[in-house]
Amino acid sequence: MRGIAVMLSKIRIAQKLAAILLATTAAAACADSNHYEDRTEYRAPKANVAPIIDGVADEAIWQQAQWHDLKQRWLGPEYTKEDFEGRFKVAWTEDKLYILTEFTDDILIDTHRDPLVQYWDDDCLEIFLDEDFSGGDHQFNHNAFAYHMSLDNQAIDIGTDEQARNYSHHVESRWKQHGNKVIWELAIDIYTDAYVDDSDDNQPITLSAGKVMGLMVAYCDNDGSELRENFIGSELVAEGPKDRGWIDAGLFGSLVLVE
Ligand SMILES: [Ca+2]
Ligand SMILES: [Ca+2]
Ligand SMILES: [Ca+2]
Ligand SMILES: [Ca+2]
Repeated sequence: MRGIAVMLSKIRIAQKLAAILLATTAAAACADSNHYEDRTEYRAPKANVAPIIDGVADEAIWQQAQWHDLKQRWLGPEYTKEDFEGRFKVAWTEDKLYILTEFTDDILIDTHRDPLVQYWDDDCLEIFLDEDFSGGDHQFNHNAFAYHMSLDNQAIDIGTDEQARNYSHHVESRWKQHGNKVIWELAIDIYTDAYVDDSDDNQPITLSAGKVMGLMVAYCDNDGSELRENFIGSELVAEGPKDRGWIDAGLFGSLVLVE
């Protein structure tokens, strides 16, 4: 009898261990419950020499970095390659994140001259950044930033006061036409969610290899309409409003900083 009791006890322990193991495996499978399925992993190589922000991609680091496509149609009808076609690369130094975007857009337009008015309805390059890859809501907080880059190189996002604000001091931006293509270079200071609007104490963080951030890139294409004609991004939005990247950081892909 005693032998059977010991055996039963051993079986119970084994069952418990199996249950713990299963729970651990399940947790690992959905370790990132703050992001949607099928996110892209972007990889950024480290630049030994910081790229010059001039709309010319002749730096060695841009040869090393890989292209990522802008081809997820979030808003608007089907479009041709002549209407819009775009892709981008990412690199980093300890001080900044660098983004190179190359695109074709048949008509470049900036109708709303005030950078804080309907900035998403002009041609506009959007850079979504979540410093700690936390995901979650970022509409009226700095859990993540959504820099709307206008054709005059200004960076606009919504502040904690729920108003559009100019964050151009976070982003150095220059673009240049090369044939039918635009080459657009950006150097971006990275701030945490502790960023306080109008404070003098905000310090951009120092970046290091192995860091994982949230990233998504998109382009608002307008060729003369009152509202933007297309909104095209780098991440799949499977359900719900497809243009909600400015609210939901769970849509962002992961960006891994590598040596
Ligand atoms: Ca350059
Ligand atoms: Ca176009
Ligand atoms: Ca965050
Ligand atoms: Ca356009």
